[in-house]
Amino acid sequence: MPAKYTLIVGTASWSSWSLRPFLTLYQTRQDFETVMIPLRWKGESRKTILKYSPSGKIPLLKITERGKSQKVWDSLAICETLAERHPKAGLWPANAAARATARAISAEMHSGFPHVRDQLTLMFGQKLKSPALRPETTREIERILEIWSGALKSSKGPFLFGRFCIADAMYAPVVSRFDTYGVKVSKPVRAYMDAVLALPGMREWGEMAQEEREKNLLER
Ligand SMILES: N[C@@H](CCC(=O)N[C@@H](CS)C(=O)NCC(=O)O)C(=O)O
Repeated sequence: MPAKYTLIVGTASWSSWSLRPFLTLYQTRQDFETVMIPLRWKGESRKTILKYSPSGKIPLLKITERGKSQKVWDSLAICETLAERHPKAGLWPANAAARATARAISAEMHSGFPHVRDQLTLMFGQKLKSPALRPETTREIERILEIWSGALKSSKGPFLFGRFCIADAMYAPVVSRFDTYGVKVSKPVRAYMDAVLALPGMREWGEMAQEEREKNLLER
């Protein structure tokens, strides 16, 4: 019997960390259930998250198989676990040098870009006026564009390393942010952003975000 996957995520409109493993899991083509915990919700979010996650943070993947269940928390750990469990899904590039670069830029995203995260907050699927950017934010945007342009130049697209991989999942919320705030990008980068935005997993995430707006789950 295949393993049962349950992915615990936060509000789709805001939870950039949740979107990354969601896209990765989607790519494995395995069935999975998504449980959404509304963030910043009536002071109850932390208590609810702690029922699922020992770190008090989401995303978290629950894997149930052979009568046992295992919890994996943290976006990158979940993506790595899925890559290990589904080698045929090609979640990392096949070429060792490309794989090392994909891992490096994924880790750079996971541990960095605090100004982009702070100023260009995720508002999935929305178009908003950009705030006045701090020099640090501009520098981080330039670095991200350098990463994307370099990878696309070598791979020729449509994704950073040709086929979709975990590095694309790690940067997908940034694609959404740049689209929301109209960050100026080159033609190849725009084509990359459009390829990411057109992924079936991104569309499904967009539907979840739309539903949240309709149910007024974004009120604080
Ligand atoms: N390093 C973690 C970050 C996870 C994180 O910060 N999650 C946020 C939601 S996007 C969260 O759980 N916030 C709830 C809280 O801090 O109470 C990861 O990569 O998964």
